Amino acid sequence: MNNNRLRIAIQKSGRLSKDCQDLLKQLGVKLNLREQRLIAHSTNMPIDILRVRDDDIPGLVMDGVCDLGIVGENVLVEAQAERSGGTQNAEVIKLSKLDFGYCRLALAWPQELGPQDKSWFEGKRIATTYPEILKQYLQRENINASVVMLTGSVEVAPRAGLADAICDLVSTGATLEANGLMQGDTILESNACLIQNPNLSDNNKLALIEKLMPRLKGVKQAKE
Ligand code: PRT
Ligand code: ZN
Repeated sequence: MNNNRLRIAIQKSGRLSKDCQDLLKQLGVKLNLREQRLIAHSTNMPIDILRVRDDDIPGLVMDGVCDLGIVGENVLVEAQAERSGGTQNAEVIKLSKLDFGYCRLALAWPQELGPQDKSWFEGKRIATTYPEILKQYLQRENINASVVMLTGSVEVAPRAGLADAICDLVSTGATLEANGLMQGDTILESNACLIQNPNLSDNNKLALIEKLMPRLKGVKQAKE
């Protein structure tokens, strides 16, 4: 990999991929994207695109492996909480909140239990893919509950007897509904965001970012 080229990490395949690719196009970054390739080189700017799992993006940017990244705030906040207190760098510069990838991280429990307040969670098991964000919330709210970490199929955990409740991403609410779950408090609202490694010092790369930022602003305004 050429170190003089600005490296941007985006999600390889998933909910953010299409919007990320469209955004790069709107910024004038021409890409030759081949399905299976990890790296795509821009043909008109000194930019390389790294296509990875979204969970890897915060770490790649925090560690300076990539200069920029586009990732959901949910994934970013969880990764920062995971690194907090440790020796690894947990800092990033948030350059811009983007207008896609909106969702909320919310609590939910079996519908048949009806509406519940926070005290109901006392002593319960809550399944989630975002254990650090959930633990911080529970601490803030003074709730003693245990956190069950699941990387997928969180919404089936109550039915499978793995947990009493869940804390998962919601956009339309259809998944909760289909699984007989009732939505409670929102713990975090999230959009995709553009992040930068805080230690980036290469002047050519910084100048390129300076050039791209007004374009990004223009793209966002055009959509409003
Ligand atoms: O393979 P990789 O690890 O890269 O992808 P992934 O499967 O971890 O992530 P992916 O592609 O599902 O989501 C990427 C990002 O999109 C998330 O981190 C969020 O920032 C954002 N996003 C926006 C969402 C949703 N909306 C969303 N609805 N991510 C997940 N969901 C899931 C949710 O987990 C639940 O299963 O969709 C379901 C709920 O949707 P509704 O519409 O039924 O409420
Ligand atoms: Zn992921």
